[in-house]
Order: sequence, then C-alpha cells, then structure tokens
Amino acid sequence: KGQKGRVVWLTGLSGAGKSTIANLVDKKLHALGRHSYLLDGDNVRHGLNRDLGFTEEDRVENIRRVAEVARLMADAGLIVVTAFISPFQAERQMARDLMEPGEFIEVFVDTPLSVAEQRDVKGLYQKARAGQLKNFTGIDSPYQAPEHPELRIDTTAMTAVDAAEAIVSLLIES
Ligand code: GGZ
Repeated sequence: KGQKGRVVWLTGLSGAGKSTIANLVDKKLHALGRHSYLLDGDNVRHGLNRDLGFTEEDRVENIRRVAEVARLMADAGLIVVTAFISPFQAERQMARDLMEPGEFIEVFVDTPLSVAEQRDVKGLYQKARAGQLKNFTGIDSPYQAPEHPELRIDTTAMTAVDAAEAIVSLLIES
C-alpha cells in the first residue's frame, strides 16, 4: 500500500511566513523520500483561480477550489502543503471536512499584524494603509484566527527552519 495522503493547511496573515515555511516543509519531505506538493498563490492564483480577486466571495471560492484540489491530490497519495491566508474559519472547516479524520493538519502561522506590517516585505501593507489596495487582510478585511489548530507556530519565537521541522515531526509521527 502506498503513502497515505495528507493535507497540511497553513493559515495566517500576508507576510506571516507561510510560503517560506511551506517551501521548507516540501523540501524536507522530499529529502525523506515522501511525495509532496505545494499549493500556493503562485501556482494557483495565476492559473486555476486567475478569475478570482480578494472580495469575501472570491476568497471563499479560492479556498473552496484549493480544498477540492488538495483532496484530489491527497487521494492520489500525496502530502499536500497549502499556503493561503484562508481567513475564514468556515472555509477551513470545509477543507477539513473533505478529509478523513486525522488527515488534515491545520497549522496556524501566528505572526501578529504589527510584526507582519513592520516587515512589509512586498510593501502591500503600506499600499493598503494608503487606500491603494482594498480588502487587505488585517487592514480592511478580517482574519479569523484558528481556535484549535493542530499546530500553532509563533514566528516571533521560532525560525522558519524550526517551524518546518516541527511540522514534519508532527506529520511523520501521526
Ligand atoms: C490579502 C493580498 C491582497 C489582499 C493581494 N489581501 O503576501 P503575499 O501577497 O504574497 O500573499 C498575499 C496573497 C494572498 O492570497 P491568498 O490566496 O492566500 O488569499 S486568500 O486565502 O484570502 O484567498 C498577498 C496578495 O495575495 N494579496 N491583494 N487584498 N492579500
């Protein structure tokens, strides 16, 4: 029997560090000989979901499609790592409900807004504050933090490498 499929679902603000951590998890899994695939804005929002923006309705649809694709990939035996803000509790629950119990691992990449905004690697927070970018998460669009994630990463107390290590450990031992 092949590898059991899983979904590792990262959620957190823009600039929280989701993509960095997700890439490290993907690399570690590869090094361990596990088949994984990373779904993120770069390979989804420019293709499958290029018709979607950042209104609440579009984010709901973005996450619904990502969850369905992740499920299909997990059915094929892959460990799927997703890195989307996924700001709404209801859509994360929907993604979880598509999977068998124990096959969905929600990871809260917990970076306070003040820290993400201070880093502002892409200058998006500055644009959002200036009103040049509407519906920006944490500014004028909500982020509902997970209440019971399988794992919470405090990025102010942990490096991305250590975060990836913690996620892979949880995956391998469960
Ligand atoms: C939030 C936005 C927005 C708005 C563009 N709000 O830090 P980034 O740049 O690289 O990641 C963010 C990404 C968020 O897309 P997601 O598909 O993860 O969002 S969601 O799960 O809510 O559907 C950010 C960029 O897109 N971006 N405009 N208004 N992030």
